[in-house]
Amino acid sequence: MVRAYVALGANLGDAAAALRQAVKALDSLPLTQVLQSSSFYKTAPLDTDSGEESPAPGEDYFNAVAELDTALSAPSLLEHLQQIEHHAGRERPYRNAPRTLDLDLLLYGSARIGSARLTVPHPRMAQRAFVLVPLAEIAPELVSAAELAAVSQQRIERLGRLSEQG
Ligand code: PH2
Ligand code: MG
Ligand code: MG
Repeated sequence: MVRAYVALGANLGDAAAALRQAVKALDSLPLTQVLQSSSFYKTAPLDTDSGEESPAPGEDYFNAVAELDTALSAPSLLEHLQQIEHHAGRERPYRNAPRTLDLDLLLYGSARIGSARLTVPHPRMAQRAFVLVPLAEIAPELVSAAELAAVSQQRIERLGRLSEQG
């Protein structure tokens, strides 16, 4: 089994429901269990190119991170993540378009992967409070205080544990 971390994000439709549903779908994947999921967080839309808050912001995002144990290979896990996104109605009209569900593989054990389809660890995770803060909540050993300090100007509000979501 490999310990893997998946970032969840949504900012279109009922984003909280999409995240709740996605955690269930992750737990239902073959050879995979969700060990923990973070609180949900409401976060300012970040422009992934500049790393700044978007100048023409869309809706705020809901974000969370899930910790998995899986015996799926990384490429197979990625395929399953894309299938879950697809079932949630994900369309890709343009880069960084608002999305009903985005599932990004952050870490896959200690693997370093640089293929055409998949880069692990996720190359931009260290620039994103919406990844680091929920990751630090469930796996504090994986995120340093310096990394958290570097993204502390990004707007992020903790909403509560999954079980407390209405
Ligand atoms: N995802 C993006 C682009 N910007 N901003 C926030 N706050 N949360 C996200 O999940 C997010 C984003 C691309 O996947
Ligand atoms: Mg993403
Ligand atoms: Mg993605």
